Amino acid sequence: MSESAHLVGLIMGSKSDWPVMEHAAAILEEFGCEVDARALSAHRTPDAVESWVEDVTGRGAVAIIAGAGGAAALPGVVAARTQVPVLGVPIPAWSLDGLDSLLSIVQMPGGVPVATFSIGKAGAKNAALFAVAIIAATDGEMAERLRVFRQRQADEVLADPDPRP
Ligand code: RP5
Repeated sequence: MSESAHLVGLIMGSKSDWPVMEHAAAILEEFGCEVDARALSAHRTPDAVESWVEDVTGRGAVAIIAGAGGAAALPGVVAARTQVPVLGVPIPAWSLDGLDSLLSIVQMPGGVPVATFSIGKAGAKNAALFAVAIIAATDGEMAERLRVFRQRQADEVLADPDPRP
C-alpha cells in the first residue's frame, strides 16, 4: 500500500447519474484511492460546485472525474476552477442517448481542457482507469496494480476465447 491513499474527486450533476458513475467509484476503490463523491449541479447549485472544487483540490485531489447529462456544463465548469486534470463522463440522460452530453463535454474552448470519455458505463470505468494511470506515472505501487489489472483482464479473455455460447 502507498503511505496515504490518493484522493480523487468524483462529481456528478445529479443523484440520478450515480448508476453510471458508481462504475468509476468501484474502480477507484479497487485501486485503493480515496474517493470524495458529490452530486452537485453546475446549473442548480453553482456556488456549491465552486466551493467543493476548492475544497477537494485543497486537500490534494490528483484528478477530478465529472459526469453530467443533457446540457452537461459541469465538467467544463469544474475545469475552469482548477488546474487539476478533469476527466469528463457523458451521462445518457432523458433523451438523445447521451450524444447531447458527449458534445457538451467534448467541445471545450481552447485553453481549458476536459479529457472526455465515452458515453455511460464504459466512459465512467475508463475515466477511473485514466485517473489511476495518472497516479501510476509517479507511483510504482499503483503502476504495479495497474499491470496486474490488465493482466487479469487479458487472462479472463484468453481463458475462454470461443465466442459461441
Ligand atoms: C444533469 O441533468 C445531470 O447530470 C443529470 O444527468 C440530468 C438530469 O438530472 P435530474 O433531473 O435527474 O436531477 O444536470
